[in-house]
Amino acid sequence: MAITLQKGGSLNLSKKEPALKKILIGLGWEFQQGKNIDLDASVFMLDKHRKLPIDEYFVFYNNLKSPDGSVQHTGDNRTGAGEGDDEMILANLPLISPDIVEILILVTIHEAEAKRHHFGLLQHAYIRLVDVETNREVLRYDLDAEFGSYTEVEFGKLHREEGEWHFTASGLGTKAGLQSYVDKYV
Ligand SMILES: [Ca+2]
Ligand SMILES: [Ca+2]
Repeated sequence: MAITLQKGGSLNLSKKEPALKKILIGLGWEFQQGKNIDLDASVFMLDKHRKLPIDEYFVFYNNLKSPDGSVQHTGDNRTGAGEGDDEMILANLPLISPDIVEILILVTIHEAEAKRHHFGLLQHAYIRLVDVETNREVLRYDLDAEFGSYTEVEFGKLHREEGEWHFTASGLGTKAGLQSYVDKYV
């Protein structure tokens, strides 16, 4: 059964997708001649106080694996050159530490402010959530079309309630910079 979520929509993954164990967050964009826009996918894994239990629960291009081994970033891509997902984050839900109750998924543009970059300069830029075992796409946003004037997009969050995982599609564009998220959650 296919699921699609509107912005702000929420889904009980444990109920609707009981077989879902491994998810892939895929970020894709196209190389822009002369601009060289660098998109970054990151996740913040938060405890019940909505903080990182330790800094290494911020998984991004300089910290590719969460301390519990549940979340893995496949590595930084600086240009977006090539087809398909240019950056990927894999999450294995059963391995997530019991201390973690929320996983916030974010896309940012590297040095956006200094270089005056924003999603509107891109073409065919997207972020998607995929069920790894069935290769089925659960959710996708087109970043250039829907978030043109912004420099970050909060894609969505996984949150644990009474032992069940829910996913909320935030679809929230901001211009505050990655550091503002780090400041908020450290
Ligand atoms: Ca990157
Ligand atoms: Ca690409």
